[in-house]
Amino acid sequence: MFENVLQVVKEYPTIIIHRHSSPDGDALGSQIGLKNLLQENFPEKRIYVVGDAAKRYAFMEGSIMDEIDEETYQGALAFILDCGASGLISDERYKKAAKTVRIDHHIFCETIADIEVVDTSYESCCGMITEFALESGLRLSPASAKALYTGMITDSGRFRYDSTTANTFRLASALMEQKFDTGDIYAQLYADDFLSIRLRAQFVLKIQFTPHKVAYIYTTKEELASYGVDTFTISRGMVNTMADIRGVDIWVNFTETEENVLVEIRSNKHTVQPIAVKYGGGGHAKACGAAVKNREEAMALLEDLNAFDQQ
Ligand SMILES: [Mn+2]
Repeated sequence: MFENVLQVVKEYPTIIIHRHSSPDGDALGSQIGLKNLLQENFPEKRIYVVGDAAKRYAFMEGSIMDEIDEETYQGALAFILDCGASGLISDERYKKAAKTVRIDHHIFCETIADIEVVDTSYESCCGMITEFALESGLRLSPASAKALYTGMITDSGRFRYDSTTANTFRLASALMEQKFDTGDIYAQLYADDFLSIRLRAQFVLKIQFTPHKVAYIYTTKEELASYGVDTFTISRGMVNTMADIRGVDIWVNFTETEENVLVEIRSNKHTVQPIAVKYGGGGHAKACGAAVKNREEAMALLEDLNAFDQQ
């Protein structure tokens, strides 16, 4: 699967690793993991990571990006990781590289690089980098394994999502042969500010139910103003305070703004997206949203969800 990749890695003295912008754990994990992997096995090469800041994932060791000038790309090999579309790649100077390789697990929609390894059967790009290491007989290091494991758990929802397979565990097992502290990763990933925890508690107390057990929260614009946080922190950020309630398959968060009412709908079972579409919205099958005119329209949407859940 990775013969051509190993071949070009051996050929080029300079390797620059890109990934998607606004990086998540998998984008950074695969980027840092690959850098450490290559540095460990090819110490004579110059290897760089580039892109926008790690922000939420700045706790990951090695997440500070390298500053390089354009000349560095001359005669270099560029990797593009965890990127389904060219528009999402952070730092478009990858185009200046002599050779490009993409490794990705998103649905293929366009050719981006000279060498493409795209396989949607992997739960994460980190899983693919681990596969590359094993297949190529490259030596993993604790630093590389820790970064790759971080991406694997974030993209698989800690091995919970449907994308998790026997292969996922085979690769995770290979990473865990290295000595690193998983407790440290989890502590960093799940730690939250007390103010957010307090806000979530307030939202838990606001949960209501329709007769057919659709959970919902309605936040008026006066309440929204009183929380002193931005709209998305409430609208997207609070919808899953209603997740994992026994007997509840559909939940919806309504947030009034000056212009409209934002609606975020989630389900663990049903394809609720047609209801979002009916009200001018869209999204994924079980995670979608819309913006409706006012409270009346919001309540009509809620009634549709209530009727839907009976099926
Ligand atoms: Mn990913």
